[in-house]
Amino acid sequence: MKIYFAGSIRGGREDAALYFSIIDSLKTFGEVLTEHVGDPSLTSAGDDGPTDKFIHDRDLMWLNSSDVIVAEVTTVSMGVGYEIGRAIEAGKKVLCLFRLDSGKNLSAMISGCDDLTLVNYSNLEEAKSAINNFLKSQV
Ligand code: 6IA
Repeated sequence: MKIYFAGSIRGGREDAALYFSIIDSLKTFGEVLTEHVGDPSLTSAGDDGPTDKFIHDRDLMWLNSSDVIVAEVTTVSMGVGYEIGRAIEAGKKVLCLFRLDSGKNLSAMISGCDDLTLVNYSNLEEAKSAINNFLKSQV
């Protein structure tokens, strides 16, 4: 199974350690195409490719080749929202994970969307359990 993980980069890296742990757990189900999103050395000012066009085109190619998308949506990110929209339009299965205790308000464009699965969670164990349930239902 090819898994596309989406998490904030320029939107802010405060959840980077959480992304790393989620990716670690996703790797037990298949190939994670976007491991770099959990890289603690990647900052919101850092770089991961020659140009933004390269990053966009490469990521969309990975998105379109993936079987499922798992997005951590607590830290607001324009890129993650864009990826979710493109994934839904491409007919992909999308799981969105939102941390309830974050004090943040999730966009209605995610919480009001019937074409994705949204799970509110409080800790990593709950996130792992949501991932397990979602990915098991895809096979
Ligand atoms: O708007 P954001 O940067 O927060 O968007 C984050 C999302 O877009 C992630 O889920 C990634 O899949 C994708 N993305 C955005 N930037 C990159 C990137 N390097 N490398 C790979 N995927 C990316 C950009 C580094 C940048 C800080 C110069």
